[in-house]
Amino acid sequence: MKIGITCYPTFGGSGVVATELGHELAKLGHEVHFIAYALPSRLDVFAPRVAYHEVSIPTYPLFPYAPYDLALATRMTDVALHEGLDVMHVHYAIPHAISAHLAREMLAPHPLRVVTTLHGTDVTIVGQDRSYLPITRFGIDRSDAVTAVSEHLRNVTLDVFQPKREIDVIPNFIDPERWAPAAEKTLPNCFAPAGAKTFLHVSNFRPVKRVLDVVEIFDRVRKELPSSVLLMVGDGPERPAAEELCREKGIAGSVHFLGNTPAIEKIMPLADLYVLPSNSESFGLSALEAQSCGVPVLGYQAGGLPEVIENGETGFLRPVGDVDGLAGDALAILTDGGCYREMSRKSRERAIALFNVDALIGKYLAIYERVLASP
Ligand code: GMT
Repeated sequence: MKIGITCYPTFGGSGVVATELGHELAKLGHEVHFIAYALPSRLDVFAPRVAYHEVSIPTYPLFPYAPYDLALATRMTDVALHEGLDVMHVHYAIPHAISAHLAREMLAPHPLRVVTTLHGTDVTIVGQDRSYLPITRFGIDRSDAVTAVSEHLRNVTLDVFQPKREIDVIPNFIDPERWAPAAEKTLPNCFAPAGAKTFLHVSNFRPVKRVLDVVEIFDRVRKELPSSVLLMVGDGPERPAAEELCREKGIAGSVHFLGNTPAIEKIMPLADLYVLPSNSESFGLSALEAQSCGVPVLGYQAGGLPEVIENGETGFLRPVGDVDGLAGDALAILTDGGCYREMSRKSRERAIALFNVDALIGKYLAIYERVLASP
């Protein structure tokens, strides 16, 4: 099969899922063409059967905003025609589903099937803005198939858009060999003394991630376990406020802001606990990656997180804002070696059982085959 994939190329989860999916499809012998405005952060352009086509977005003095969606539709048309794409799979509805629909219209009668994967704020925030709601619904209705990354996201989509079509749920996935526990949790000495407990948070530091809660939880735990350290990976608008809060609390020396680093796979297994206190999360891919590394997760009962984290078994979920509760859970588990090992084991086992890449790639392939077989 020849598959086009469009995604946001930045560090966000939707781009990561799209890129990993493309790599896996290529390993299975399919030809995969990425179409984006920049090279997706995890894309390996040297991988066999993977190609990258950049969208160039010309500016013109008349355009206060360059029409990216049109440039993208044109690039999709061009690649579909010259590479013979069967399916165009877009990740994140806006504007990708609309551009793909336009490309298909431009290509007619040459066929191109469009599959849209909904990831989160394309439904829960951006898609609900009155400026985008009707066109998001249109993009969903005109796709040949639509998938959502969790039951929660599917239900919100049905509620908000009342689409005319079915929505399949295909959860995000991990490669358990890549996301694997460390033989020994030893951080470089510059971060922590041997035996210190390590907390980790990875995100784009947007308000939805509640990064100040990460600091609050850590501060409470650190009062009881003073050698603990917190690693904050990523960057975004809330980072200055989080840094300021650390200074105010006098814990800046124990909190390391590492910025956007591609080395997350190396850092994740070294953590003792992963903290993701988002107030809305359609899935929470990083929480899955943590559990696959045997790292239990602290989070809130929000969005799709309860589908990813089994409360009390692979981590702890509390009502949004309950930093005291999560700090108490962290202390309880970190001071009981037997319970910690059990939770760590279950985290990895459940990640492999429910979210293994091999099983879930098959579900995407089945959808491609279904849309290709449809009239
Ligand atoms: O929707 C977003 O906020 C952006 C998107 C992204 O590109 O990071 O994140 C969403 O997609 C991820 C991959 O499917 C999910 O793991 C995230 O939970 C989801 N983010 C939200 O729902 C806030």
